[in-house]
Amino acid sequence: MSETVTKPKARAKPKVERPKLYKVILLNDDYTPRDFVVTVLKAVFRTTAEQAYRVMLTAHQLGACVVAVYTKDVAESKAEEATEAGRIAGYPLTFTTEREE
Ligand code: TYC
Repeated sequence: MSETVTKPKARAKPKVERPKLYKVILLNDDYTPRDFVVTVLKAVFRTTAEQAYRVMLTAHQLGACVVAVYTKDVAESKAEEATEAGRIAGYPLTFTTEREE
């Protein structure tokens, strides 16, 4: 009776690519009330009141501030949701996304 000897296969090394990450950036404007910006940051990005205030103030003083970093889909949908919340309330509040280096 013949015996079949199976050589162990070379283990395939799975190549796991890291997903590209995107920053959500808050832009300053002259019209949106500070409290409204803080409310949107807390609601959409789940920040604490302190984090939201710090991000709002940084954007206010420097013109823009990175809010958070996500995968592309999440970054784009959160930026859109937050910008839309401003638009509905009649403010020019704007969030953009930018690919991380
Ligand atoms: N600059 C606005 C004001 O003085 C407040 C504000 C802060 C608006 C940050 C947008 O991203 C922003 N009322």
